[in-house]
Amino acid sequence: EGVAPQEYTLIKMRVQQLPPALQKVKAVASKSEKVFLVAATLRPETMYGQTNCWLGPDLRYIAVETRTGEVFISTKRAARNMAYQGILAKDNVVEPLLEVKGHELMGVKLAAPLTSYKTIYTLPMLTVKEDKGTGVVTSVPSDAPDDYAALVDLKNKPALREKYGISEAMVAFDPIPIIDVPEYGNLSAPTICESMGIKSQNDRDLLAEAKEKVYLKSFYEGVLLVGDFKGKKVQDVKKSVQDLLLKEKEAVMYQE
Ligand code: A2H
Repeated sequence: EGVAPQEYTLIKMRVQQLPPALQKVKAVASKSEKVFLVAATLRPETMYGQTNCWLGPDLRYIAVETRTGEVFISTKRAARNMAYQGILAKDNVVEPLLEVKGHELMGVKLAAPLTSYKTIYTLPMLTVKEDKGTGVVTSVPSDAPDDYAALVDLKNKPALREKYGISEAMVAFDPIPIIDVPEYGNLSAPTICESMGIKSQNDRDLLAEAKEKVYLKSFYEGVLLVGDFKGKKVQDVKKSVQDLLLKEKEAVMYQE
């Protein structure tokens, strides 16, 4: 943990259909069109490639009301930070509308900004950290080795899907080519995972190495292949994509 605050873009992933665990409290059920899982990302320019949302099945999440009358779902720790950043209905206090475990929110349909998939699903990832961001992670398997490895696990392991009530259709999403990176091509995460022999999300050391290799190269040399900033370099448009999401009210800034 550094001393300087880390700034994240919180991507608002709208719940299209409330699962039972979110219907049981009226304050949430009555806002069924305005309930969002909020995912902390350092790479807003990759949102064109979202294929799913990761939750930790054993983590605890809460729902809170925002100052704009929406409902955000995150860890309690993140909600507390949001309360001090003017994001929630009341400043400096967290009033949970409900509490839920990640495994109660699996297979939920979401509408996420910029991605070409109209509906994507919440899926389990065992390595989601409680003490980073919101505990909600948006998945971009084209550009994030962790996301690619975890998605491949779910595609290849029926028992893992069954354990969390995930159907084959919920993981039948291909990585979307969104950024060209010299040497790694337009699907940099799958390419590096295959060349390093990464087999699953449990290959922690190899994944850390893969992430490091691809991350800087994508930032400094990557070129967007889709969207309003097609043909431009990642480092020149990261801020513009972030501004676009903020203007459309599809994201908020958050730090910790
Ligand atoms: B990034 P840093 Cl395409 N547990 O977003 C585990 N991982 C988490 C998390 C948590 N609680 N909260 C956020 N993250 C992930 C996109 C992305 C990300 C791409 C490529 C690299 C990348 C799509 N997933 O991150 O430790 C989120 O994944 C590599 C650094 O604060 C977030 O950005 O540096 C990143 O980790 C934040 O990690």
